[in-house]
Amino acid sequence: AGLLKEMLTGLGKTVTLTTTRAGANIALVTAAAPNPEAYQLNVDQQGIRITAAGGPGLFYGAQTLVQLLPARAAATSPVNYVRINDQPAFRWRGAMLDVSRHFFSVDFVKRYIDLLAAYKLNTFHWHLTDDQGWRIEIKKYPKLTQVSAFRKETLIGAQQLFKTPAEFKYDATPYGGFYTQDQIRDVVAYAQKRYVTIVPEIEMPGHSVAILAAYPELACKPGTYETWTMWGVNEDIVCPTEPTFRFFEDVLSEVTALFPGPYVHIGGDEAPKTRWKESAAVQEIMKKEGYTDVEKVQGWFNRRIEKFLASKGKKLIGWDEILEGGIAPSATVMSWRGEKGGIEAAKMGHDVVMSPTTHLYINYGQSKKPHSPYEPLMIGGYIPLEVIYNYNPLPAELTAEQQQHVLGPQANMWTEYITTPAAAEYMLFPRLLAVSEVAWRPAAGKTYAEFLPRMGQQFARLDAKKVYYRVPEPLGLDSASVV
Ligand code: NAG
Repeated sequence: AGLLKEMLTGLGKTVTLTTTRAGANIALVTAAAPNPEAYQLNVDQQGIRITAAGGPGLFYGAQTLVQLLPARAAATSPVNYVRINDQPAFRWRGAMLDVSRHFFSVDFVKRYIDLLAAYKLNTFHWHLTDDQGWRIEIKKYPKLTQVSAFRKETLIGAQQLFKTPAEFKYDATPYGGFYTQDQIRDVVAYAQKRYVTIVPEIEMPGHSVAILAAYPELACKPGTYETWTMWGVNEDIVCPTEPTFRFFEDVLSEVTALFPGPYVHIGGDEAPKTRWKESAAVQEIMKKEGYTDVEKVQGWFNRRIEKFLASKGKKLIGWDEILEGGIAPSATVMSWRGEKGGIEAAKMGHDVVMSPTTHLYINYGQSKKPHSPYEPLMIGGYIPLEVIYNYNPLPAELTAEQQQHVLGPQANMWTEYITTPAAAEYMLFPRLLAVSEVAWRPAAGKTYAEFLPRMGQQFARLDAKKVYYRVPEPLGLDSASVV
């Protein structure tokens, strides 16, 4: 109720709100329902009534009510009589933000969560660690925030436009940042109030050179390491040895105490085995376990981490590489290299989240010419809004029973070239509006042409919130030779 009042006051509306009908112009009513996220919204001669099983449903009903009001309401704004019966198509409606490649303030992270919640997403995947910076305070390992959270400089320009590292130029400016545990708790509480579950990601065993910068003893080969200043896949990764397990178990003990959600994301993507192949310690593990393929060692590593997470009451989720080398028995797979991994995992009976680069990588270009003066620098290909809108997270080749394992879709925002809040909002909007419908509405019966006018109506709302967004090309020109 408090939050609805806040949202309506934000629109310029004074409301009387109670949780019973009597004397209220908006009533929030709870009544048993199978789906806690489902709601009914009734506007009739008796007033406005939102009915749901509890908090989440009432919250989504309130969001719909806000959508029925003008973007900037007058002192009295009429609401049309409606009767809405609504519920989401998917349980997992996610968006990821990478805060390692570029750091985003607590205020911006809250705004990101707010924007997701306004469009009925319920999962915020917080990519907290990577080669270019470790972003979460861990009390037992102070050097993670003293050393790993910072890099000495950053590559200038889009790396993929240069042929060799010899051509790279750097900005000679130290860069970094991290969240204290108090800040994390504050963000968690903020998200909880909006029924957004946070999935923290602690990358292992790849994308981990920032850890080695502070704790080189966790490498297979002793040496000096630096938090990375360029992008891509780094061969220097942690060694799967006892000190590394101790490190991650300690880190995960603190992480699981901070985040109340059921999942911890362990990354798992892009872990080259160059250093592992050269390591006597890894050879020994292989001999002991009877492995001939070094990839198996990552599966072995994950299964041990999975057991540890289970002891903390948490479920493991990882990028689809966790399928290689023997997947941990109850792991959930986040399919990013297309849908292949997700399909394979669902067939094996694992839960999956669909976030394929082909449709849901919102750091990819919005324009045909991503390196034009009209667009920020960006990684990867071109994903037009229409392609995002028409994405169906349920692959046709899965049986109805296997499709039950598809928890839902997730949009990912990697931030190599997304350096400011404005740039992040620009990449997010209007795409988040399309993602929201992919996640909330069943695929049948949706059309892009019918979406477009409704999308247009959101621009006034985004303006009211001072959100920076991209105005898409007029319909029909998108595929022509426009920049
Ligand atoms: C992938 C990497 C990621 C990178 C992104 C850029 C995953 C799971 N891994 O290569 O670190 O930022 O592409 O689009 O996406």
